[in-house]
Amino acid sequence: MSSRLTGDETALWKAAARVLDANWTGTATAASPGLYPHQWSWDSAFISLGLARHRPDRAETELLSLFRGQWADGMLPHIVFNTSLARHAFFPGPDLWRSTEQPAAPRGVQTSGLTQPPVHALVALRLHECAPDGESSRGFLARLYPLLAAQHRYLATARDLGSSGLIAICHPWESGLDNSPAWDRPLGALQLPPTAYAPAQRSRTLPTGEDYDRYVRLVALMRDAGYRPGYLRDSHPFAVEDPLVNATFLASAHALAEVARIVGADPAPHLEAAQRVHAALLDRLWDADTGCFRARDLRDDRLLPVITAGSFGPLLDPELPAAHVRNLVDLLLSARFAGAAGYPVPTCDIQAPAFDRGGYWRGPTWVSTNWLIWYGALAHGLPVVADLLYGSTMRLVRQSGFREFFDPFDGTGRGSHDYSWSAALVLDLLG
Ligand code: 9YW
Repeated sequence: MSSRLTGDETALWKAAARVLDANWTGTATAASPGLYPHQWSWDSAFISLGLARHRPDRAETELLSLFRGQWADGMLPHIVFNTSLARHAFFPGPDLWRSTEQPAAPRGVQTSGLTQPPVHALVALRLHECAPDGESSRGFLARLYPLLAAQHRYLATARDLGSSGLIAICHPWESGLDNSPAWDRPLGALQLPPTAYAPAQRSRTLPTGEDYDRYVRLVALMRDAGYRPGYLRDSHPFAVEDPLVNATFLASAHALAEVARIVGADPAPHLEAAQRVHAALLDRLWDADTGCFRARDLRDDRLLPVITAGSFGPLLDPELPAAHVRNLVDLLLSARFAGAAGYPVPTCDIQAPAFDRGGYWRGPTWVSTNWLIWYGALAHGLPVVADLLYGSTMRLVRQSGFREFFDPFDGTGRGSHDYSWSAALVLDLLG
């Protein structure tokens, strides 16, 4: 803990550390007690940033245990199941994914079959930068580097479904922003068979009903095709290029180049990958009419209409041109986002018909998206935006605790309590 923290910050720091201690399972951190008892991919990356401030030994174990679930083709799954828990501890559990039937899946581990935003290389480099012992941290990076490089190779090859330089998500869960209104149109176009899949045991805070049937239907399609890239490219009904996912990929490619330098490998392929994504983001996802980035549906080659917190993701691109940065900042500070919300950043444009202040990723504020935009703002030398996000995130957790998500107008906490990434990213923000 930093000695420059005030008394109030010290109390917050200790409370956040207690959450991470309580959710630690011995090799990884449950995303939240009860609700999400397994290890989720981008959660694990964010959590390791918090652990780095509190238990650096655990930070490395956390990331390495996540990569135990990596498939032979480099795919890093979005859930690594804790097999010591009952099979029905979470739906959808291993039975839906059937990873053990996939030749590329690792033995002795049960995983999902899709991905989440690839923030891992960015996080690995940040762990190294704040490590107390540079030598041992270099050893950790050397172990992680080939795994990260394989993850990036998989995404750049198997997931560039439009041969455009951008990676595509094949399921809303891959965006991390599961029920974002951005996915309403492609999801609505999906034909459902007459059988419904959604089980009664889904928590009330999670999307249920027909949306949920569509999520499960998409998984069943991917699984039955053996999660094959050829199927995803040619036939899978959901294929979207998302600005936040691509921005995390780009920022992680830059970080991976730096990791390569540190471990004595060649940074050039990673810098070239970052350049490709940079050019394609501007070319394919920038919407000059609204002055922001929007997701592109590859199945009809149109931009999706709703502007979300993900539209600000490309602030993570260190080379984003100044005019684009200015447009994004104007939108962020406008009445559609921070200007009207007491606790920015709402996950959906407040003026969009789909905005729902209590609706999970359809309006509430989340610590993870705030952290990513804060990080991007700092990198672009935007202290006003960075301070706004830092201050509002601290107010949220002071007022409501380490909740899963928050009402963007009055800061009321919603969803799970003691949510690991909310605690972890506050530890990282406190430094
Ligand atoms: C689900 C674990 C996950 C996050 C996702 C979030 C939620 C639930 O919780 O998903 O059913 O998979 O949307 O981003 O990783 O915290």
